[in-house]
Amino acid sequence: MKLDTDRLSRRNALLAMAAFGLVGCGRAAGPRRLFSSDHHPADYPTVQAVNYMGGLLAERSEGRLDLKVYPGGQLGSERDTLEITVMGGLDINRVNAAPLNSLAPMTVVPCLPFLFRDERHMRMALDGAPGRQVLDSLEPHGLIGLCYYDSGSRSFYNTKRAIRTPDDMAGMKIRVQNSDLYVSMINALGADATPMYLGEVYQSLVQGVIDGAENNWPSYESGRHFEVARHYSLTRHVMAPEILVMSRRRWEQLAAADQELVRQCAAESVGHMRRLWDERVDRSRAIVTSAGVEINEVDDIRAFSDLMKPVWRRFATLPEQRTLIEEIQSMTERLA
Ligand code: GTR
Repeated sequence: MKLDTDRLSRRNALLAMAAFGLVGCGRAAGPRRLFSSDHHPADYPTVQAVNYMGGLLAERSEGRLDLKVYPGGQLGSERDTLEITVMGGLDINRVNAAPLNSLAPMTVVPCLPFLFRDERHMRMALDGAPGRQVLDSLEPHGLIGLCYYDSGSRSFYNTKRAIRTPDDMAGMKIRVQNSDLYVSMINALGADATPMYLGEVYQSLVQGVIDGAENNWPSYESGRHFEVARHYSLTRHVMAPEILVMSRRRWEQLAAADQELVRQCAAESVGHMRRLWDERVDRSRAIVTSAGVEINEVDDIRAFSDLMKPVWRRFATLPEQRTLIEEIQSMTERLA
């Protein structure tokens, strides 16, 4: 499935451009404000990290550039705002890798279930050549990949029961992000996948439209999903990272030195984000635990990962995807 750049984009892009007064602003002299979107609330590590990057940018450009983040999904879903970004209606966007899957096939790789052994492996791969290759693969699709932010690992939560084996998921309606890979992963586990925007998950859990979803500790906590879905089962099935992208159209309007500055400030925000992220994971886990959620480890992870083989085969079809997967897998040798 491709982003439908003819249907939604023109309208969305024009709306966004009008809203930000960007139409026709071209290369006008004076301070240049970059606009950025994030689904998460203002205190979430991704939003804080982009704010931090904005601070660096303003300081180092001596006021020529600054950055404003619109948090809380004010500008729309990740999918819609991505379309706007590709069209040049928005400068910067912080999204998860999953909604990029239909646009740029290399982004499928870090989203593959059970690819990374643990967080160290994930960070090593994303900080190294494999991560760079995925970011660079966005350019022909209208986006400049600036950096990754952590998103930890995703696990299942639901309103019904603890999940210990795939059989426990039989027939459950599980919300997923907008990615065919995710749909296929859930269906392979015997559940029913329902793609849905994150902002609709809480209500859908309350109304029983879905039985569960999957996410990391901070999103499970910050969206208050734990209040309704009281079983959190630590499958840690996916470690799809967050990605900070810039619109290529907007990027091309920057002088080369400013492009370099944007890259540098984004790269420097990563360490800051990781500190915030690690703290936030601990805090979210504590909030959820003290709210009395039933949390369970899953002893037989193989029972889940074995079912992912056909999913990998279906979504990693390109030779360059396969080479990248091998490269990432071989990195475990360097982990103690
Ligand atoms: C979160 C991620 C968001 C969004 C969300 C989702 O972990 O930070 O960007 O992708 O998951 O499930 O929609």
